[in-house]
Amino acid sequence: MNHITFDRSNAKFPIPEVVTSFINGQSIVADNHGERLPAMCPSTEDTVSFLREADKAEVDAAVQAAREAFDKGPWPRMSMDERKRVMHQIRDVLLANIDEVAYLETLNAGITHGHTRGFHGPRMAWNFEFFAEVASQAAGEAYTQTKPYLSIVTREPIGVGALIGPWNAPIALCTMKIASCIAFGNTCVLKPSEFTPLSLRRVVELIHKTDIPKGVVNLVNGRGQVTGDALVSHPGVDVVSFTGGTTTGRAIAARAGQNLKPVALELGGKSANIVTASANLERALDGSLLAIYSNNGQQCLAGSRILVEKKIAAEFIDKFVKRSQQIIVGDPFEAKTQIGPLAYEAHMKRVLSYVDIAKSDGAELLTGGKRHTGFKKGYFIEPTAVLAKNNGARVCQEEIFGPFATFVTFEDIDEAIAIANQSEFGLVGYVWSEHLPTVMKVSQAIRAGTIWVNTPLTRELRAPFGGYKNSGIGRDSAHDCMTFFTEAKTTTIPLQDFPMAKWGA
Ligand code: TXE
Repeated sequence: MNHITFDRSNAKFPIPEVVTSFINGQSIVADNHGERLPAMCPSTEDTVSFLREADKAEVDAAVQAAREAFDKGPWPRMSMDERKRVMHQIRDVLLANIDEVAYLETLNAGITHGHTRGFHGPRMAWNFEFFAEVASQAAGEAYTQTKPYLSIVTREPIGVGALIGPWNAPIALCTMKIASCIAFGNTCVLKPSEFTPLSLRRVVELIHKTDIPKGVVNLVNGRGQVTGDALVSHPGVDVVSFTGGTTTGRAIAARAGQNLKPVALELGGKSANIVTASANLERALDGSLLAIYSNNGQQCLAGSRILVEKKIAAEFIDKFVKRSQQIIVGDPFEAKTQIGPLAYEAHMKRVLSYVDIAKSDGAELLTGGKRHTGFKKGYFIEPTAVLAKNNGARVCQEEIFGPFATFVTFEDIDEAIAIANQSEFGLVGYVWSEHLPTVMKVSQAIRAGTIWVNTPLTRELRAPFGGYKNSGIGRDSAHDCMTFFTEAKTTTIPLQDFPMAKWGA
C-alpha cells in the first residue's frame, strides 16, 4: 500500500505557515483575530498551512484600496502601452516562478503536476499576455448616419471587480479573471476558494514584484458565506465575476442584483458526449476518457454524460471500462500519474455518494465506485463508470464533478439530441462522427455554449465560452470580457451649426 508523505522541512518551495489577505500592495500580518481554517494536502490529508479568514472589515479595506486605486490611481489613467508593459512583466515573473506556483497548486489542490506545470501554469502567464493584447487592440465605434452629428462610442473601465474563484483550476481560472479585469484599466479584489488558497497567494505576491501600482490587485481569503458574501455585497464593487457551483451562482446573482451590479456566472455542467457509430471509435474512446477523467474529473466542461449509439454500445463501453481500470491513480507529483486525489474530503464523499444514488435509480455499476484501496491516506477514488437506465436518473441530471462517467444509450441521432437537451445545464456538447451532416445537425440542435466535434476540451480563449440555461450568464472571450469589464459611453457632436429653437427669445 502506498503512503505518500508530506514533510514541511523538506518541501521543495517555502510554504507559508499562515495565508492572509494581500491589500494595497501589502501582506496583512497574521494576528489573532479572525477564523483560522486548515489548508490541506488532499494526497496526504496533512494540514500544510492555515488560512486566516478575512472578515467584513478586512474585505472593506480591500475594496477601499481597489476603489482608491481606481478613482485616483495611475492604472486606469496610464497609456495602454504602459499598462501592457506591466502586464508583460507579470507574465514574465509568473513564468520565472512557474515551478513554485505549480508545486503549491498540486500540493493544495491535488491536480497532477503534469497538468499544473504543463498546462495551467503556462495558461496562467499567457492570460496576462493575451488580455494585454486584447485591450491594446480594442477600438471604439463611430456613427455618422444622423446628419450633422458624429457620435462616437468609447469604452471606459467599469471600476472595481469582485472576482470569486473555484478550487478545481485555481491558477488558470483566477488569473484569467484578474487579467481580463485589469487589462481594461480596472482594479480588483480576488477571493479564491477557501480550499485552495496557497498558489494564488503566491501569484498575487509575484504580481507585486512588477511595476503594478498598489491597490490594483487585492486578495482576500476566506469562506464563501463570510468573506465572499461581504465582497459581493459591498457597495464599492462595480462588477462581479464568479466561477463555481450553480447554487452558489444563484445566491451571488441575487446579492449583486440588490446592488444592481452586472454579474458574469460560469457554473456547472452535465455535458452530453455523443458517440455515434459513424465516429472514428479509437479517437472517440481516447477523447471520451480524457473528457471525463482529466483534471481528476473536476471540471465544469467534462463530458460526463456519455451517450453511445446502441449498435456500438456494448463494444465501446467494454473498451472504456478496460481502459478506466488501467488509468494510473496516485501521487499527483509523480510524472506517470493520470488522476490524483479529489480536492477535499467532503467533496470525495459527495462524489462517492452517487454510487448508491445510481444503483437506487436502477443503474449498473460498470467499474470503480469506491475509495482507492492502494493508499493509506488521501482522497483517492477509483475511476468510476455507470450505465444508467435512462436520462431521468440523478446521475444523468446532477453534476458529480469527479472521475465518474455515466453512460446512456440511444437508437438514432434525433434521440441523442433529445437526451442531450434534457438537462438543466447547457455548458458544452461533444459529438464524435465522421459524417458531416450528423455533426452539423448536432451542433445546431444542442442548447449549449460550446460544441466540440471530434475533440475533447479544446478551449479557444478568443471565442466565447459560457453556458446556456443553468450553466451560467455571460461569456468569456476577447470581445465578451471587453464588453463586460468596460462601460460604453456615447459622445455626440454636431459637425456644423444647425437650426435650434430659440425658446424664450
Ligand atoms: O463550490 P462553490 P463548492 C460545482 C461542482 C461542485 C459544486 C460545489 O458541482 O461539486 O459546485 O462546489 C465561493 N458568496 N463547481 O461548494 O460554493 C467559494 O468560497 C460569495 C463547478 O466548492 O460554488 C468559492 O470561492 N462567494 C465549478 C467559490 O464560491 C461564495 C467549480 C466556489 O465555491 C459564496 C467549482 C457566497 N455566498 C464547483 N458561497 C465550475 N464551474 O467549474 C461560496 N462562495
